[in-house]
Amino acid sequence: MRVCKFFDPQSGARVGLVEGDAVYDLTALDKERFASLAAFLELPDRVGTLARLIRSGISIAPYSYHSLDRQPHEDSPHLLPPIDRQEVWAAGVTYLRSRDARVEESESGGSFYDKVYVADRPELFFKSTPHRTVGPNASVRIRGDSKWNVPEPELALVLNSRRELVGFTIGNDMSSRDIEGENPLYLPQAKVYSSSCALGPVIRLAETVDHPLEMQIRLMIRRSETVVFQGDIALNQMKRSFEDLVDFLWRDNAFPDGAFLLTGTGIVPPDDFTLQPGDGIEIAVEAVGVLKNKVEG
Ligand code: DO4
Ligand code: MG
Repeated sequence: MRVCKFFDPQSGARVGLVEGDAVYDLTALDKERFASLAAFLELPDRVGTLARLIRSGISIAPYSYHSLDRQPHEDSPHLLPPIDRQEVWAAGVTYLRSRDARVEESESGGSFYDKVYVADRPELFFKSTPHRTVGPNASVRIRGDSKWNVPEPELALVLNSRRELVGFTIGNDMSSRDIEGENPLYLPQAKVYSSSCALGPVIRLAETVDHPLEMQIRLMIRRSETVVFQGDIALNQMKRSFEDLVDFLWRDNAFPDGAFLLTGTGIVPPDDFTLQPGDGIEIAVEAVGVLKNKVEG
């Protein structure tokens, strides 16, 4: 079962139910329960509520998912990032591949990455706000003062204010490796800037995924028509459990509208690779879909 956010020029931002190629405007069906993504996340029985709606027959005409899955333009309906008022956080060094890449790029040797990989306390950092986050088919950015940039394809946990795992989506933790490698204190600048985070294309409700750790993440980067990098990783290669990451995120922290937690990358392009304007980034997780973005040119 999947939900999305989409934009309609007549009615604005909507919460949608995705059923195959049909997208039903939940906000039109019930302006209170589906007023916003935040309202949906807080519903007590989301899967049951949507299942009852589907069983009773939805009387409104659906949008076609394919027609929404297009470059955002204010004159036509399109998918939005599945976020409204939530903060986006991210975990780091949760895969061996990430630990090794961080140690190699670090000008100071990076022993703190070795330490955090095995420590009880994970690396968690503030990644994005809704206004810095882009959705499907929109452009992500690379910083003007950086020369070494990569996408970080990550499974994102979608959590409500009660700390319940509502669903999964795909996150791209765009990163400036030269800035991060120069000094660990520069991490917020390497990670947090306009359009440095992409989310989407939809949220897959967690109760409808039988074996989350069997999911795979795939990354493909195209330059013109050529695939210049591809890689994949299984979620079961992650060093930490979802529960462990969420437990630390919630310590002494409240998230009144819920939160997104990117769970770290296990796919790192070779050190001589950097993104260029115009590159196409595709991140796929079968249970969720494919998040496609272009690097702003
Ligand atoms: O410590 C730097 C951040 C690492 C990260 O974002 C990741 O492993 O995904
Ligand atoms: Mg990351």
